[in-house]
Amino acid sequence: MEDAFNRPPLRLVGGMPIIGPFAANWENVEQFQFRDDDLLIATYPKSGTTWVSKIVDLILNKANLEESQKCAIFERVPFLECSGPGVPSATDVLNKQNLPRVIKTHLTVDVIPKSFWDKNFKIIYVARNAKDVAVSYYHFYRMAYGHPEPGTWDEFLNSYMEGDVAFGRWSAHVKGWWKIRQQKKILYLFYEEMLDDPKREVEKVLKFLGKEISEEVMEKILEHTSFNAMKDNPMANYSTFPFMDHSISPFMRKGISGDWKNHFTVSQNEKFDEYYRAEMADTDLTFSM
Ligand code: A3P
Ligand code: EST
Repeated sequence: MEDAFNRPPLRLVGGMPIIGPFAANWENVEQFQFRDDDLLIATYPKSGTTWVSKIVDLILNKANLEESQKCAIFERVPFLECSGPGVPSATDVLNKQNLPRVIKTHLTVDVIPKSFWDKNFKIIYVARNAKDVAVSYYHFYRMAYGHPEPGTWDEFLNSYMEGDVAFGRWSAHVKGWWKIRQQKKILYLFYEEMLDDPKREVEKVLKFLGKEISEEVMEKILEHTSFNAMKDNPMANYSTFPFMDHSISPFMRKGISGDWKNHFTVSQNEKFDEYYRAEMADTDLTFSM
């Protein structure tokens, strides 16, 4: 395996830790030119990025499955800051793309490329509760070798609380995007609400994008973006992606809310709750756990 993807250390870019090999392309990310007809999907990792990407892709293609299944979701929705040996730099791909682009990013508002602030395109942000993200991220670290070794669950949870994980602190991420939601065209969604009533949330996306679809197309979208359908779909489940070992933990792991209860000990939970109160004291953003 390429050394670059065999547990390389994180690198700091503009104060934010990033997956080691991604740092080599950072200059191109900083200089990236957004366009007014872009659509940006921004998330902290493990918050439902792939799910909402698939929903958006199907909406834009009127649930034309043949079109949507032509290539994997990570090709249809390039991951802005992703690059490294054996992985095409998303900035190269995006710079060459003429059609309206749907772009994925895990960047915080503090390090988003400058051109972001000059353009007026739409952004869908998806947030998920901090505890389930921690669990999902731990299993993702275990299976994706581009991250440093996660250590034990307890060690990982401490790193996560300190923001010593790729893309930094969860709280800074969700609060940063929440803060600018009225200044930019942002639809701020929650993973838990998507689970609770997927149809209602797809309708929000439709309204935000100014699209209308028939009931039949809606049914198709809901069916193809259900957890089970995406888990079995090689174009959605990352099984075709290099440098991930799905036998350690599949990318489509559980797709539920509240799995943290199976991981946090009582004392980890107490410590986390205290930390969480302090981190979230300066925001009106709330989550259901
Ligand atoms: P779990 O690890 O808790 O199962 P991202 O795409 O941002 O990396 O997020 C991945 C998480 O979203 C994983 O969570 C994955 O199972 C979940 N997920 C992906 N598609 C989903 C869907 N259609 N319904 C519910 N959860 C989904
Ligand atoms: C990290 C977060 C995410 O939402 C998607 C991806 C896809 C690209 C992945 C990276 C990631 C995790 C680390 C890698 C990288 C490609 C090579 C590297 O090893 C798996």
